[in-house]
Amino acid sequence: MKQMLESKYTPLIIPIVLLWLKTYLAYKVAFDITIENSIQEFILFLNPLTFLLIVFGLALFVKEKRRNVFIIVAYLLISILLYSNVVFYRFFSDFITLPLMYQPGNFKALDESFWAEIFWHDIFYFVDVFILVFVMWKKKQYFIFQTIPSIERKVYFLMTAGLIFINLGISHLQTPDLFNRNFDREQLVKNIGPYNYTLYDLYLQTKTSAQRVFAEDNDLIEIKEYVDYNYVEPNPKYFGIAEGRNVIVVSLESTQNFVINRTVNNEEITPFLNDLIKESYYFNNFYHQTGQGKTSDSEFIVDNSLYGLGRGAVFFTHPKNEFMATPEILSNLGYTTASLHANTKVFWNRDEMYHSLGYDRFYHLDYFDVTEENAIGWGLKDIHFFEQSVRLLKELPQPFYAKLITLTNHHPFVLAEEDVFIDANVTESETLNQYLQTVRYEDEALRLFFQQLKDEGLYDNSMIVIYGDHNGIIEKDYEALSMFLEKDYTAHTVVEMQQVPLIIHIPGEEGETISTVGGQIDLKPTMLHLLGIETEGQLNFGHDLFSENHPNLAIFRDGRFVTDKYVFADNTCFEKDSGSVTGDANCATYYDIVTKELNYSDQIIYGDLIRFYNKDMYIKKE
Ligand code: GP9
Ligand code: MN
Repeated sequence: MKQMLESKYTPLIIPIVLLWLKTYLAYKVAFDITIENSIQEFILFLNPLTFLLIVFGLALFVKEKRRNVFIIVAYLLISILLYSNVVFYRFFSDFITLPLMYQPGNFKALDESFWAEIFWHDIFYFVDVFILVFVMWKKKQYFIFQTIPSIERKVYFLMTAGLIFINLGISHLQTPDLFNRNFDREQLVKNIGPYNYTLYDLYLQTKTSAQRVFAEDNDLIEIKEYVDYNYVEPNPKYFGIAEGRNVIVVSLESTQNFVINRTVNNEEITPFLNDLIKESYYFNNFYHQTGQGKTSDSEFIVDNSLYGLGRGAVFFTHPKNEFMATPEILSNLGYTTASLHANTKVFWNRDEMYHSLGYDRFYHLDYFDVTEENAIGWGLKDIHFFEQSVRLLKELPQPFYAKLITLTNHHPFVLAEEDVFIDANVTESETLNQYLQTVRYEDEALRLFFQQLKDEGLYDNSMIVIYGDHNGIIEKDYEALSMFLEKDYTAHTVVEMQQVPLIIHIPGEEGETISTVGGQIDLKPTMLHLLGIETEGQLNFGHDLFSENHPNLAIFRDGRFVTDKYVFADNTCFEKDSGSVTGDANCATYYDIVTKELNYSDQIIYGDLIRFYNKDMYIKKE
């Protein structure tokens, strides 16, 4: 044993084994990765190793004086990468991608939320770094420098290459289209490990950056054919029922659908919305489809009927692209278009992106009066935000299309004492309890907002569209939420948690609850049709939710999907209503459509293909 420990490879073996075990441990405690069989478990165990062998293998080429420093620096950097992914995962149930580096300002603003997810015991992610330094310093015999002959180095790297092939080979057998579905990051990390994933991400970054240069109009034709073919006719019963009205779109921060019609301690969480849905079109099977771009993704999807990107936020990566967004369309038809949001204008790069989306005006932080009394957490409290927004809306030439983005119901869900309207100490999760209270506050803000719209004469001639931008409850509280909902904590339940409310309120119309399965991508054609505007021939991936031929399909950015009968998640097909596992064949029919649709939408964005769009491309259905 002693001899083995003092071999010339010990300086490599010690850091590799330590990091390997740490990574595997992190898989088990920090990431929620579903393992279906022992082969997958084996890949999971194996995959950090290949990367570590390569990186620490480089130490074989480093001179004696620098070798230990190289080992420590590499060790530390990899540990930081791992820990960053762990923290990121706590928020987003996702892994870091390079395009996120475009948005440093946004991360700074996450400050308060960020610290809430850092724990003292996280120090354990770095304890091994100290152990390594200690061993190097105190047990010098394990780190004696010996030159490794070049032939041995070759064997070392050949064996590493062999291991990579074995890893990829087994992965391919398990998940054949792994790289075609590179938006499914959990599958990727599960198969190639978090470190190799970062390398692969670097490759994707290079590839997608070049895509615009090589794009040509032909690239759009196939996609256009697909979209045209899938267009569905509007339902004549609803077409144009909101013609000529103002459109007020309210994006509700982190608002999930489970709060609707639910009580805590016998009190409604959303008393106002519960009443409102009785006289509105309320969609109770509607899902957010956002990815790493969060609120900005929801804005992007809603306005463009395109998917957000699988990596990063399109608001940051492609703000100069050509788009055919709802604000631009409406602006061309004589509407005034505006976005109102009490945050700095650069947040999510809105100021730049809004130009491309066709917003005539952007009322950002500078337009709002924010004081110590009327702000909390992320900024202006919703009640004050709505109140001040109504004043701005009053000044807009009509008809207008105005989007209002709320903020108070944002993680970590803090409220001033006077804004707590319900006692919600009902779950084990402090975050979830607070969430229920901030949602209750938001509901009150909406009630007052509607009152003010009425008082200012803006209500009767408007259509008000309210939707949740994305989930607010994150991975670490999924279990508590499942319990609160009295559901088993499964991949199916997690998908159902991604439901957000969609309420379309048209004063004078009776409304109804509609159970069509849809997502944010459907809002553009749905709204335009209500306004009496044709969308045939546009490049929309979504479908009018009122149409009798709506496909009843909601595709998530990571490849999960929901139909009226099934839910596909974690590579498993579930029955939608019962949540029980069902035969893969039931979901298989959608699998290709989902992959195709997400990849097509990516191609449009990466290639900036809408710049080639022209009306003659329209191909009418036979
Ligand atoms: C910030 C707000 C919140 O302006 O949109 O962003 P989020 O963190 O939810 O994406
Ligand atoms: Mn948001």
